[in-house]
Parts: sequence; structure tokens; C-alpha cells
Amino acid sequence: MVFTHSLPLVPAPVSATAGEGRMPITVTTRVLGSSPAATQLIEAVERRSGIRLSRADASPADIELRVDPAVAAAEGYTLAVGDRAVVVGADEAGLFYGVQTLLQLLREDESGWGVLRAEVQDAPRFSRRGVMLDVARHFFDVAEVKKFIDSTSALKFNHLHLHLSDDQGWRIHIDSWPLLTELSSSTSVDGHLGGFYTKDDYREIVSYAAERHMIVIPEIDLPGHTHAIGVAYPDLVEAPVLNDGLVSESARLGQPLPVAGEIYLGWGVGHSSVRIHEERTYEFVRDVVRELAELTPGPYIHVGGDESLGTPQADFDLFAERVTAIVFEEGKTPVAWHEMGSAAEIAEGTIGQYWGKTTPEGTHAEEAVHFVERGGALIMSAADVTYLDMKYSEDFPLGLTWAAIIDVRSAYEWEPTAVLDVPDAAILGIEAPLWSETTRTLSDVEKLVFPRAAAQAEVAWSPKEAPDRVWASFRERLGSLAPLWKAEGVDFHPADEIPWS
Ligand code: TNX
Repeated sequence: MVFTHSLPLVPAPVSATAGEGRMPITVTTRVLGSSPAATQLIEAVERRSGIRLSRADASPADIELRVDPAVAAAEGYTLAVGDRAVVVGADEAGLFYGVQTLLQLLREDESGWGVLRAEVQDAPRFSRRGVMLDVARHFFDVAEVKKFIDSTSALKFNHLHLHLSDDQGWRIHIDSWPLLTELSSSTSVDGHLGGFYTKDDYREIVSYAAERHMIVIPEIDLPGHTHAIGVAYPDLVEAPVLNDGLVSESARLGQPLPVAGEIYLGWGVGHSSVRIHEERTYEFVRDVVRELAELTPGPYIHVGGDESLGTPQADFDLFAERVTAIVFEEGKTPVAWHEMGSAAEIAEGTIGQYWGKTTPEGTHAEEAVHFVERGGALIMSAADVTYLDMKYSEDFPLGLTWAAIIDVRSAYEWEPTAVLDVPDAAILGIEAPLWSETTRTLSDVEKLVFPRAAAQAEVAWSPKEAPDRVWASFRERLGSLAPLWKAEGVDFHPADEIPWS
């Protein structure tokens, strides 16, 4: 492994060697390649520098992009920048990631724009590198989600989990249950404006994500986090459970308590449940899963399962078994928050998403491990490191604190295979969730997500033994992303741990 610190790349590649000087980029620089990545490169260079590269129709061109499965493992690539630049992807995704690396090497100095000379060999450590956006607590429209996809796919994230329903709103149109969006989508936390995706909106998000090699995972959160379902269809849910914690926390925050049949504007959890012993509940679940499966080319449907404190344990387990079986019957692989691992017979092959802490508490670890015992695997979203909605510091204006205060360094310094007692192969990778209780705008979201998502991108992508996979190197390399983020209009938080350039 060769790595020189002079290459400002995040996530750190498997191997990289800096060359001497830069390859100039001007309007006469020509790009050869028929992949979508060629157009994406031309557009990104123009956004960044104002220079519109032209196309070449034969080799040798100044910048050549091609695919050759022999160069690296899936999603990998090689990049060589000398007098010319050649990017070879192992597949289209690899080529896209090679282009993202090239864009990180693009910079301006007194002599104009250029790309730092380098040789890079790269491929991801984990095949699952995810981010989650909660569009239920606050709604983000198609254009905002596209911008989120741009900024996260540039860090080589390849899964986008959309949290499409919660107590405060239902965000995706379902033809067979039309009142969900008609009656339960108009507001969000604190009574702010809500919204929902039509099926065409959702398709647009899915195809935009696919062009950037991100798989969309839609989540319908069940059997708790379902107050909004009851606003549309009261007979599907139980009466709100007003436990002491909810009552006192709501009073402290000055938030209303949930009222059956009315949109809930607070952010307390654990008060709602669908009816577990009514067959109509499962007709509803099957219809929603079927319509989502039809719209979703990716293999997964997420069925939630977190914090269902309003559902008795035996009922919860029964529901977990039925809902995961329904997802398989509708042709998809279920994903669930780790609590569903309490169900002895959760459908075999269900994927669990662990959101406990890096030192597991209570029953979290055993619930997570049960997914593996049932032939499934795990996504690691340890809340005290990956949660993008936690504050950076006590006085940070956005975010919550229940899992931890997470500065950039603590977001970075953790090891996904060291949290649970399962074989390394059972860890598919990681996901960093952005819950949106406190984020009203995309700019708010970006301040929490960036730069910490870059830390998770490196944890997920870079080999753990790479010499540069250490904080001292990461903070320098991260600092060098500032010009790129500024040019792309990413409203990152300029954390003072980082030497921003
Ligand atoms: C817990 S972690 C939740 C969400 C909240 C989040 C806020 C998990 C699976 N559920 O309902 O939005 O905390 O940080």
C-alpha cells in the first residue's frame, strides 16, 4: 500500500501515489467515453470551473473514460493522471467513482485549472454504503432529494434510504389507499408545511439515484410510528398511548400530545401502533408493499420496527414475522430496524439495521444478532457515531443529543465489525441516518450531514489497514473538500476541528 498525504482524496483510496504537478484543464481539453459518466464529468467540471470540456471521438484523448472488469473488484477503478488522464472503471459504478476522484483532484491556482497528477487504484471495502433521509418529520421535495443524492454519491455512497412515513406524515402516494396522502401529508413537525411524492416524483428520484449508482430503499415504518396512518384510516390503528415519558418530554418541549385522528405535530415516539390482530391491517400492509415494490427496482423494502413502545411485545413479534414474510412474498428483501430481531421467526434472510450504540445496551445486540442467526445480515448505523442528526457540540443550533454529541473525530473513529459478535461477513456495511425533527430546510440538513457523512464514507469505503485511515490524515484531506463543496453549493458546517482550505 502506497499513500502520500499530498493527495486530497476522501474517502481514502486503496492505493494512491502523487505525481509531479498538474495536468492543465482548458476549453481545448477533450473527453473520450460513451458512458454516462463522461457527461457527468463534463457537467461537473463546468459547474466547478466554468470550463466546458469538449468531446473527442477517437483515442488518444486528453481524458479517457472506459470500463474494463479486469482492473478492479466491483465498483472499483483505476485512475492515471499524467499528461493525459485515463479512468478505467471495473463497471459503470466504478467509472462513476473514478470520475468523483478525478473531480477531487481538480483545482485552480495562479496558472488556471488543472488536475493533480496521480496514480490511483481503488475499490470499496463494503458493498453497502448508505445514507438515510427522513422526509416524514420534515418533507424535502424532489429537487432537494436530487441535491442530496448529488452530494452523497460524490462521496461514493451507493444506497439512499428514504424514511417515507412516520407519526407526523405520510409521504408517498398509494393508489389503493388514497387518503394517506390526501389527509396525512400536509404538515410536518411543529406544524410546518408537509408534502408528498406522487408516483412519478418517486420514479424520478429512483432514476436520478440510479444514474448516480445509488439504490433507493423505501421505508414504511411499522407497526409503531404510525399515527399518520390513523389520520387517514382510523380503523387501522390503536388509540394513542400517552406514556409518562412522552407526556413529560412534550411538556418540556412545549409540544402537543398526539390526538387520535389529528395530525401529530410533536416529535415524541412510542405512542402509536397499527392493530395487530385485524386482517385489514395486513391487507393494507400488502397493498402498500406491493405498490412500493412495483415502483422500486432495488431489491429492498424497509418495514421499520423501531421504538414500537405502543405495541405489546408478543404482538410486535407476531407483526414482525408477518410483515417480513409479506415483503418476501411481494418479491423483495425486507430490511428492519434491529428491534424486529426479537421475533423468533422473523422471515429468513431479513436484513437488520442496528442503531444501538458502539457499546450495545439492553437487548439491542441480541436482537441484531438474531437476523444473522436467521440467515440475514446487518447494516451498521451505530447511533453514537453515524447519526447525522446528533449535535456536533452542546451549543450547535440544530440536532438532538440523545445518542451522543458527535464531533467529526468521533464520527470517524469507529469500526463497524467491532460492535457486535458476528462474523465480519455478516456486516454488509453501514448507513448514516439523518432524522429531520430539527431540520426545516435542506440547508439545515446539509449542515448536519456535511462534513460528518464524509467520515462515514471513509469508514465504509477505505480499507481499515490503509495508513491514511487515521484521523490526522483524514482531517487534512477533508479540509481540502471545502472548495468543491462551496462550488456545488453544499452548506457544510465548517467544524473547527478541520483545517479548511
Ligand atoms: C430514534 S433510531 C428514531 C427516530 C428518531 C431518532 C432521532 C430510530 C430507528 N428511530 O424515530 O427520529 O431517534 O434521533
